[in-house]
Amino acid sequence: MADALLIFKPDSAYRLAARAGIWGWLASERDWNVESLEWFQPPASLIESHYDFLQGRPFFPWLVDFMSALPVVVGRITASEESLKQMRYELGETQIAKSRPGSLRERYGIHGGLNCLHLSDALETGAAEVKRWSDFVQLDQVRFA
Ligand code: DAT
Ligand code: MG
Repeated sequence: MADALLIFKPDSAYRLAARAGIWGWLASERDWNVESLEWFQPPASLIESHYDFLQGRPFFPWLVDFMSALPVVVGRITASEESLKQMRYELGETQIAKSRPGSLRERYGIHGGLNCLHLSDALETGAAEVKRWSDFVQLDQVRFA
């Protein structure tokens, strides 16, 4: 089992039906464990480094504003490589218009990149993201539900 980072983005942190639906999925802990969850408002600099591979894209300034304007729910899960892959499949594709019917993003996302949930896409990125975010927020306790 290895670490991965999960974030309820503002469009699911504050829309209660979306938050409850995603929490129901996450709390099943089918093939993963929820190790921490906490409300936290990330500074813009943290979001800029979290999404550094998207610097220069036209939506980047919007993305940084969207993710840093309000407290969000951030947490750490542990999962195997296989179960993280399965979780990403259940999450669905990045853009809502392309997200697979029945996926979390298709059900709970809104439009474009307003896609309800961040989840690390692989064990290596998961380790790097957890390390980066741990400098800002404790990722060791569920303080959410
Ligand atoms: P994912 O969140 O599926 O891992 P990503 O890591 O490539 O996708 O991008 C991070 C976020 O950036 C994504 O959740 C929403 C935003 N984004 C990426 N590509 C986008 C696009 N083409 N249009 C709008 N938002 C986008
Ligand atoms: Mg990603």
